[in-house]
Amino acid sequence: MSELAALIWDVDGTLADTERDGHRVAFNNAFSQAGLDWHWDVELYGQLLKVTGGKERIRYYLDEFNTAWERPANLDRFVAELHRQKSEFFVSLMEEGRIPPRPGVIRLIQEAADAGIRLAIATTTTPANVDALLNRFFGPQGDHPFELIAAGDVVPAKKPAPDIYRWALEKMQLSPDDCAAIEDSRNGLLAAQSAGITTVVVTVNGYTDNEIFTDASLIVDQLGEPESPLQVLGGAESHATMVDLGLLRRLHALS
Ligand code: XBP
Ligand code: MG
Repeated sequence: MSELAALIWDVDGTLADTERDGHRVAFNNAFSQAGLDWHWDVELYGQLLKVTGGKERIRYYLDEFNTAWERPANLDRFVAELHRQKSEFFVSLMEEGRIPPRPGVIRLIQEAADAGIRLAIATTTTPANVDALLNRFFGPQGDHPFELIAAGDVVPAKKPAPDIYRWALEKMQLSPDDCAAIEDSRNGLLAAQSAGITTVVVTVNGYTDNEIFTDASLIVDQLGEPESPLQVLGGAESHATMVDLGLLRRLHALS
C-alpha cells in the first residue's frame, strides 16, 4: 500500500447532519409550494434514503409510496422543476446557518490540509448545496481547502455506484490505493469500495446507525473532538478517541 495522499469526503450525513433537518425540510417546502399534499415525515424519509439523489428519491416515492397520484404527461420535467425548487430551499436553510458541521469534521479537514494531504468531495448531492455548505463552514470566498468537488449529475449513476469516486480519482490522477474515504452510509461505503478504495471510515448518524458496513476500516459514532470523544462501533483501533491523521495513516497501512 502506498502512502496516504488524499482524503475524499462524502457530504450529506458526513460533513453535517443535513438529511433530517435540511434536505427533508427542503423537499417538504417544495411540495407545499407546488400545491402538493405530500409530506415526508422523519420516519418515511429514513425509508426514502435507500435511494440516493433527490430526483431519484422523488421518483422512488411515487413508485413505492404514492402510486395513486396522477402523474403529469412529462414526469421528468415535473420532477426536475420540483427538485430545482427543493434545492433553492436547501441552499437557504444552509445560508441561515441552521445546520452545523459534525464534531471533528473541521478539525480533521484542517489537520489533513496542513499536512499536505489532498482533499476532495465525492457526493450525490447537487453542487449548489455543497457550495452553500462550504461557504457556511469555511467562509464565502471559496476559502475551503478542497481541490475537487465531485457532485450530483456529473455522473449518471449515483451511489452505491462507484462512478462519482472514479470520476474524482480520474480528475485528480490518483489511484484508489492512495486514498481514504469518509462516509456515513452503506450506499456511500459501497460506492467507495467499488471504486477500489479500501480505507473507509464510516461515521454513522441517526439514519444510518443500523446499516451493515462490511469491511469498513473503522465505524464510529462521530469523528470526535478532544472534549467529545468518539465511540468505536466496529473495526480496528478500538481505543480511539478521535479520528486524526495518525489514525487514518495506520488504517491505510493496514488495508
Ligand atoms: C446524499 C443524497 C442526496 C441528498 C439530496 O447521499 O442521497 O440525495 O439527500 O441531494 P450521499 P439532492 O451522502 O451518499 O452523497 O436533492 O441535491 O440530490
Ligand atoms: Mg452521505
